[in-house]
Amino acid sequence: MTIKTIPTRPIEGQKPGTSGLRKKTRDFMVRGYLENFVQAILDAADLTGKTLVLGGDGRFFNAEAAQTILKMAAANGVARVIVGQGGILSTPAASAVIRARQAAGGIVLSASHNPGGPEGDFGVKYNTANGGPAPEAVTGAIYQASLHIAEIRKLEAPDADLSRLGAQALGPMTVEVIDPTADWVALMERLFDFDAIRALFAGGFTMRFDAMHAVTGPYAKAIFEDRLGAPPGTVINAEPQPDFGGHHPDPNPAHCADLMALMMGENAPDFAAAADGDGDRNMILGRGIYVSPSDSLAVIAANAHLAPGYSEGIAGIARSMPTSRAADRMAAGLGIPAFETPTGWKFFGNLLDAGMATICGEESFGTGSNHVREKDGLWAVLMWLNVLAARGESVAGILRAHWAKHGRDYYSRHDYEGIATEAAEALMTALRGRLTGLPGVEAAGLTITAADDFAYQDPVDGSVAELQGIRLMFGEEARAVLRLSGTGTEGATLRVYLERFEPDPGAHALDPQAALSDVIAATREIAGIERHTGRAGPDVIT
Ligand code: G16
Repeated sequence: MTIKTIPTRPIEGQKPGTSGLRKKTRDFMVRGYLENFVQAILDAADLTGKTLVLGGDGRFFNAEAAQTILKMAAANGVARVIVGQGGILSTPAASAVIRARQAAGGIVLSASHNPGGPEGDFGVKYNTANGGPAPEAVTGAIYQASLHIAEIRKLEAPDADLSRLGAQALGPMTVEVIDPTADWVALMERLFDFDAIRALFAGGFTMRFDAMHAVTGPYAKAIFEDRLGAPPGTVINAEPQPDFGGHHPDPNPAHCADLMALMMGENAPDFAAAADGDGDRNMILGRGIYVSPSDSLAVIAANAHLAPGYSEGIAGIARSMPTSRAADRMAAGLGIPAFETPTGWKFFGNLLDAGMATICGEESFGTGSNHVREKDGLWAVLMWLNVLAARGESVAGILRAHWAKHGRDYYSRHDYEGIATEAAEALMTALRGRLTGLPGVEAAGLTITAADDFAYQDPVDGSVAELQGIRLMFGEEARAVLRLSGTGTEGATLRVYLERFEPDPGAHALDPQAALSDVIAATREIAGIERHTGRAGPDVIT
């Protein structure tokens, strides 16, 4: 075995606290950059003699990065790497494989919903043995290791053949190439009533699933068309492409404009959905209606018992803080706990491991359960299909009945993208500095009744996360949250989350932007958004 040592270089952009590294693809392609981060993972995680899972969303540079990681794993004493055929695994499938095969951890190659290609983004995430994103203690150790790398160990060998299923040797290590869909599909068959969903399609139910030329295409075809009998063509944009066909693979109304137009038009199918680059995000649509991620979480929580995997009921519901409070009312109604965590799926890990929460969700189009430790886009779609099959109602019917019974949380997120980092930080710092003086402040006819900066203490391990977003309360009903995105790669993105609870939505079936107009205006004024950013309005509204 020949091990080549290549010079190390400092890792820019790997901050303690982030679950992985997400940067421009060009940065990753600079010799030594990817290697440095992978060496830091291998040094910090101690995978000697253990099994690692490897796969990615197929974006540009996925194949080369997979070969580099395999050779580095071989030179660093990893015993076996289980890798998806062609180097492919969706993020939830990677989580399923780590758990099903009791691997010590996994490396996922993805920049999630960010665009791909040579001018796009690339990313590397490390997941631990529970199948979830590495918690802060582990990412902190990886960061520390990155500061002290003595050498990069990489096997000099020909590439592994990732097109061939089965085991092969790479130096002293075994590479086992698996079908990327098999473990995950088997898991879905245990959780959902496939017979009922098959009968739904056989009865003429129509659906469109937009895979956005990203990783879910093969998974969606395997499930919807091959197993559930949906007609060919149900899955659109099904062929994964290294640059996602030049699109932004983020399933939201702004980036799925065609699907939205279809569903709001005369020829809309009964149901539509989309998933993102690596398959962990989802968007749900019915004929003539958009289901916000916060509402989707609440409806799923209220109906999960209709799916076989959840027939015993759910133990608790967790949502990220900026997600609307609709799910909290479901939890109260079911007599189970509700948890409010900082943004980031990793914060659900301990609650799921401890059996305290079963269903989790985020406003950022993420929904999932204790079946894996990542959010799972196609799981959410299957859950909706299971609920639709069991209730025999339309998406709009289910959502309207839900609002009529539990009230409606009008919700919207306004994103100000690519603003100067200093300007974004100045805005947040100025607002933080005024928090105690904000109650009583009036703007746009509303009065702030409480303001704080969200902090979270993990109920399982006691760890504390601070500065997780500024919350402005306008009475009990209306709320605005401001935080800076942690996933962008250019400048800063300011996210403003806006919501208002309406107990009797029947009387006021409004467009969310109209229902929230005073909350939007008050927040813009109080935070001085235009003054700080120079922007008269948001770039993306979802
Ligand atoms: C990641 C995390 C999500 C989180 C999102 C927040 O999503 O996995 O749990 O909600 O980031 O993004 P931001 O900081 O930009 O608001 P993903 O899909 O990019 O992995």
